[in-house]
Amino acid sequence: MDIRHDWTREAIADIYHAPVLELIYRAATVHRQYHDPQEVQVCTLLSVKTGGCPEDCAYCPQAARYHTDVQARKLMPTHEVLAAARQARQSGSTRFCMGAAWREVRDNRDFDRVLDMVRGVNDLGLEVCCTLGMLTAEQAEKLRDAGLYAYNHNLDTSPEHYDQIITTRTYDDRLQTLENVRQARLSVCSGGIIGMGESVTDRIGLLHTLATLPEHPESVPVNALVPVEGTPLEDQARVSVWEMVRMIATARILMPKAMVRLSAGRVRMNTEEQALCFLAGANSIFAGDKLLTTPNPAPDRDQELFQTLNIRPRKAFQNENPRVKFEQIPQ
Ligand code: SAM
Ligand code: DTB
Ligand code: SF4
Repeated sequence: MDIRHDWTREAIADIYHAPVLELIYRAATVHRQYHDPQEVQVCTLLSVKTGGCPEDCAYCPQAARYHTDVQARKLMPTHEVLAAARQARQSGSTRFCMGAAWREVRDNRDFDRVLDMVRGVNDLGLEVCCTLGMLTAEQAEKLRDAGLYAYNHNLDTSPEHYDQIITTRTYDDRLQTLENVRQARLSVCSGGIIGMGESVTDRIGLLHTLATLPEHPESVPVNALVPVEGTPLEDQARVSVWEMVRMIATARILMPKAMVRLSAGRVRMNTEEQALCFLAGANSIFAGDKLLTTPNPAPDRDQELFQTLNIRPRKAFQNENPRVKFEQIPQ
C-alpha cells in the first residue's frame, strides 16, 4: 500500500467508523506490513522544567493560572538529568524525552543548558527527544547540532476545537513549529489527546491534519486525558478503551510507517485493554512511574505486561536516520 498524504476527512471517517473488530483487523494487517508486531519502543519522559507555564492549555497541570498540586521548579541541573537518563537506559528505555513547561524556546542560558543535556543524553546512545514548546528553525537546528533526534509538539485536537482548549496560541503557530522542526531535519513526534470533550469529528480532524502533512510524523502519540484537579478539564469522563482503539487503529492505517504511541492514560488501563491497543497498531509506550507530572504504571507492572504479551523492547535508532532519508530523497 502506498503512503498517502491526500486523505479526505470522509475517507478517514469511513475508516474510523468501521465495525471495531474489522477496524482492528485492518490496522493489525497494516501494522504487520510495516513493523514487527512483537516489538514495542520504550521511551522515558522527564520534566526538566516543571510548572509555572504562561499558557492556558485546559488539560495541563503545569499552567501557572490553574491551582494544581504541581509546584513550579527551575530548570533541573544537567547532572541530575543525565543520572535519570542513565537510569532510564538501565531499565530498557531507548528514547529519552525531556519536557519543559515553556510557551516557547528563548535564546538564553536555559536553552544553552538544554543543549548540554541533549549532548549528554545523546552520548549515552539514547534517542534524544525534547518537547519545549514553540521554536524557530534556527533553534531547531541548534538542537539538531547538539544531537537531538526528535522533537515532540502535539496538535492536541482539530483546528476547529483548538480555541476551546487553548487561547494563548493558535493552531497555525503549532503547524509553523512543526515546519521549523522538519526544516532542521529532525524526526517529528506529533499527536493529540482524546477525552477533552471533543466530538468524533474533531478526532477525525486531528488525524486528518497529521495524515496530510507533507511528511507524516515519524511518531504519533495518542494520549487519553489525565484529568487533573484544578484544571478546567478536571471533571471530564474517562474515555473508553474502544475510543483509544479507534484512534490508534485509524492512525496506524493512515500513517503506516509511524510509531504510534499509547501515551498518557495507561495507568487506568488493564493488560487486556493495552493488548487491544497494541493489536490495533500501537508500538510505543512511555515507561517509568511518572509521565511529566502525573502517574504512569509502575515498572514491575510493565515488565509483567511485556512478559504476558511476549513483547520485546525495540532497539534505539532502528528507523532509518531521518537526516539521511531527507538527504537521499529530495523534497
Ligand atoms: N510546553 C510544551 C508544549 O506544550 O508543547 C511541552 C510540554 S506539554 C506538557 C506536552 C504535551 O503533553 C501536550 O502537548 C499535551 O498533548 C500533553 N499533556 C499535557 N497534559 C496532559 C494531560 N493532563 N493529559 C494528557 N496529555 C497531556
Ligand atoms: C505526549 O504526547 N505525551 C507526553 C509527551 N508527549 C510529552 C506527555 C503526557 C503528559 C501527561 C500529563 C503530565 O504527566 O503532566
Ligand atoms: Fe504550558 Fe505545554 Fe502545559 Fe500548555 S501543555 S500549559 S504550553 S506546559
